[in-house]
Amino acid sequence: MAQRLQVIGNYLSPYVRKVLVCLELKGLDYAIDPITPFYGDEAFARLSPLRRVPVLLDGELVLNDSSVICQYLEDKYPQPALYPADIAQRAQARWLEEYADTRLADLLIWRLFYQLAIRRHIFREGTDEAVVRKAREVQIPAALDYLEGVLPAAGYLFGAPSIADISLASYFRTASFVRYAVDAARWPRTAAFVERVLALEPFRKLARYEDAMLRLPPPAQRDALAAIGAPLTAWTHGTATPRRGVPRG
Ligand SMILES: N[C@@H](CCC(=O)N[C@@H](CS)C(=O)NCC(=O)O)C(=O)O
Repeated sequence: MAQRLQVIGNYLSPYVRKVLVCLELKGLDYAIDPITPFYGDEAFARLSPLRRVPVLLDGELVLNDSSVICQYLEDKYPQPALYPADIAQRAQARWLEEYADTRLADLLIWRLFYQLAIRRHIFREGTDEAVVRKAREVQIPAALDYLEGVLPAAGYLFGAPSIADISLASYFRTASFVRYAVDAARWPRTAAFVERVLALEPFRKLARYEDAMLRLPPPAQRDALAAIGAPLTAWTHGTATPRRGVPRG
């Protein structure tokens, strides 16, 4: 019998959520070690050289990076397809996944969520208000102007839900944890699209776990998740104290 897939990564992470939604849509069985990457031990550092989540373990195989993992899942478990069949559409879907993982991540995660949640609650540092203000007033609006011209008025980008819809919506879900919501009066398509995608069953299922741990310090999250039946691994690479990640710049 095939070994159960294992994911290392926190439910609050947009990159982890991408992978979990793909697993859920494909109906795959998995267990999760829901650590915050800043609380990963030395074994985690060996599995994830950049000390980032998600990591997928499939038997002896270790995979890093959400896009690599989602593509692997698609190659190994092609049905239901999460990448469009048409080659041009598949390329467009990958572009939007990349746009989400880079630009939306930079704006919604590093300039909002990191500043307002991680710096405050993990590293006990102040928020750089200028970074947050510029993101909210200038940079995120520019990204939303772009998305408003790309997203469909109804349904999903390429017919059935695809990696593009999953990736884009996932960043807005994490941004909502620091009370960011798309202004529906200014960007109606984007606001409705995000709402529609987040209403898909896998996002709703995961939201229950996210909500249960959102306000808890990382070392307390695992027990809270166990109490509501999250599919946890028997082991964890979590530690009790945070340390900084591998520098990005
Ligand atoms: N390109 C990677 C990025 C993963 C990533 O940055 N994950 C964040 C969690 S949201 C992380 O692990 N951050 C820890 C750090 O930057 O040190 C992917 O797609 O998986």
